[in-house]
Amino acid sequence: MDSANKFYITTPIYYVNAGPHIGSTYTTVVCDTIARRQRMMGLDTFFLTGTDEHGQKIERSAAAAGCTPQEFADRVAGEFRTLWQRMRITNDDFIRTTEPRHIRGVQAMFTRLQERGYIYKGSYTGQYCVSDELYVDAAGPGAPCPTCGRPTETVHEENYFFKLSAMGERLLKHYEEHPDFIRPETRRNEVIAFVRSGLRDLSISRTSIKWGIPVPGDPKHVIYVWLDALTNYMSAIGFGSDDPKDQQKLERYWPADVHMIGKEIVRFHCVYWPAFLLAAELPLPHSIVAHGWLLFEENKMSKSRGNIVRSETILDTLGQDALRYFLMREVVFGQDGSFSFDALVQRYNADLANDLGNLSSRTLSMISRYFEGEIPYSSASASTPADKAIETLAAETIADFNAQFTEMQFSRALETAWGLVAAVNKYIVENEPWAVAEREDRDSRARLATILRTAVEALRIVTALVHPVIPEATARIWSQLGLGEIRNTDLRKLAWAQIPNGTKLGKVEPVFPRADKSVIERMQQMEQQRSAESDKTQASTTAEQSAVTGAQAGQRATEAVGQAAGNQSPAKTALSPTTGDQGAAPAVASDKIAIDDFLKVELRVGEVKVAEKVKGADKLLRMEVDIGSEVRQIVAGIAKAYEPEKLVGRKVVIVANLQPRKLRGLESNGMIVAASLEDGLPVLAGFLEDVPVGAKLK
Ligand code: ME8
Repeated sequence: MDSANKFYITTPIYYVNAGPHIGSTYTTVVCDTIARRQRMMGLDTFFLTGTDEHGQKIERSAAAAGCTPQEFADRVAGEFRTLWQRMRITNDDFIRTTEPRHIRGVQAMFTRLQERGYIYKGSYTGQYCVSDELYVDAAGPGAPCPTCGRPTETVHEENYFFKLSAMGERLLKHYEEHPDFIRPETRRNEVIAFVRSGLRDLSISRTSIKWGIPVPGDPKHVIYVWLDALTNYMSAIGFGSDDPKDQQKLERYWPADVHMIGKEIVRFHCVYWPAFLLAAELPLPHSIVAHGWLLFEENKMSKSRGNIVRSETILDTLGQDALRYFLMREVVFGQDGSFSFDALVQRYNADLANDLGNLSSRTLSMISRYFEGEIPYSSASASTPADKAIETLAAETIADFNAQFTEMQFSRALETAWGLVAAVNKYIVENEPWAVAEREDRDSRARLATILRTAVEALRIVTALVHPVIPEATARIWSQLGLGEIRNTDLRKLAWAQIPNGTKLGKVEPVFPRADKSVIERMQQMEQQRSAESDKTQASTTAEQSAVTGAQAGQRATEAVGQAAGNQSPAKTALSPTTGDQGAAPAVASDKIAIDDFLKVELRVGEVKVAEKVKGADKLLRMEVDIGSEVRQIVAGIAKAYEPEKLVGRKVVIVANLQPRKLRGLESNGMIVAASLEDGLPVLAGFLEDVPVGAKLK
């Protein structure tokens, strides 16, 4: 096969700090749909997904779950794999970043960059957001991350740097020469503006964490989690291996045709990844396509926000096609789209159960009834302009659907296909085959055959077109049509009048049973139950961890993306609310702050008036705390350490001037100070003497 005939598509590799949800399912379903279609277009397709298992985020989640990072990663990677298998996702491989083949690939990449003079040793000081695994430029010590709002951490250490600053011109040239490299256009423009504003060197190793891939020849350093993660796209197909079979595979499939990602990781894929590849003298992927976010309750659905819906809930009720169809039809690709159970059920009933389901069952059951299950022929003498109109529309539908799908306008492509479904349903109603069947003359029989043949041809075309989107139901319709395995259909040849003569229908059954309203409640209940179970078994989310307060944030961040020595920002560290306990995890010993910096933090004595568990969140307590001037609602991750009843009346220390933020949908207005112990539960700060409520600490 020549190389033009191959197609290599990837999803991001998902972090294993928590299990899958319909946000990660979204990207996987989009890629699976594209991969299925490309196979039906005759392309030798390779579809890769996997899990991202290194870094501090995972280390912390594992610690919170009371197991080793490897055990934790094994469990959560297993959840992803199981879900994709259950959904019959057609990935050709599943890469885990803890696999030897990947480790080898990442070390080979590091060595290549080093050999070409793009890596040097330097030192770094700055703020770091652990959740985003990103150096945060604008934030001051302890300040919230501008992207996600979580407290940042001060990092200072010696590490290896990649000369990203030297890559700006080459990147810009590449963007210029390859207009399709970054899609859509808005993302491309953002990236170009970012690169034009100047690039600084990138810290690509850490010494303070262990859970990563060692730097070749200097194992006290581990490799930056994003250099590690991005290399998966190549390590999975043989990069770094000496085995000739792997090399052949790499040659066959690299460069990737599409890296599909969510819009929040554009910079890593469109700036860092091509910069690494250019420096390593390796070919760049053809395109990086960034889609929008799936929102739930108006926020990005995310593991750390905790506002997730699990795919399993939908698979258990409406089935995978309902979920896939909803994601591909309801979300305008590239933009954010909202998920709701109501909208899901509405789409399912309207488009699948009613439109396509009806077209299929009424057409096939009439063929069964009137022609004993053998698809009839149409005859020119019995034709009317109405039949011809359907034939013409079907041809237009194929052309438009193909064009829209190629442009990744999935929602419009489905709208186009459903235009044909609606037209045929209308055609059936207007041509009343059931009434024609009552008349027993020869002309009527020929007319009846022509109507049903027209309907069934159109049904076949729609079924083939939308097979990559709703594979299960379409495979069933296809076999009811008596056409065998739908996967073997060559979409390039799809056209009118291709049903072989004498085709006999298979067993005719409804494919989309109608869902009644009670399914919504059932899904909501299942979701609540699953949340409660996973809170029991899984590690707390990063948001919850940071709500614990205390010294965790004094620990160093996982991976730093920052300035090298000689080009440093002044060392900025403050006793921020989250770096309070230097004892548990010494932060930057040499970093001192001025008293003015300390005074920016308003610490007050408060008294807990109300304390209760947060439903569905194992670690969180909601409290109402009197701080003298007012009563504040504060949500903190101390539920494992304190019974809510025992907290009422207790005097605590509150950071009173922290920006409010939401945890599990509840606004937390301030932070409660606690010692955070590496291996134990948090311990609240308090006083031996009596102190008045509202007193300021300084
Ligand atoms: O970023 N809507 O992993 P991750 C749409 N490990 N897509 C969503 C989504 C939502 N609400 N939530 C997640 C990482 N996604 C890194 C990637 S790649 C070399 C390393 C999808 O677990 C979307 O594709 O945070 C997003 O980019 C990805 O999951 C992030 O997954």
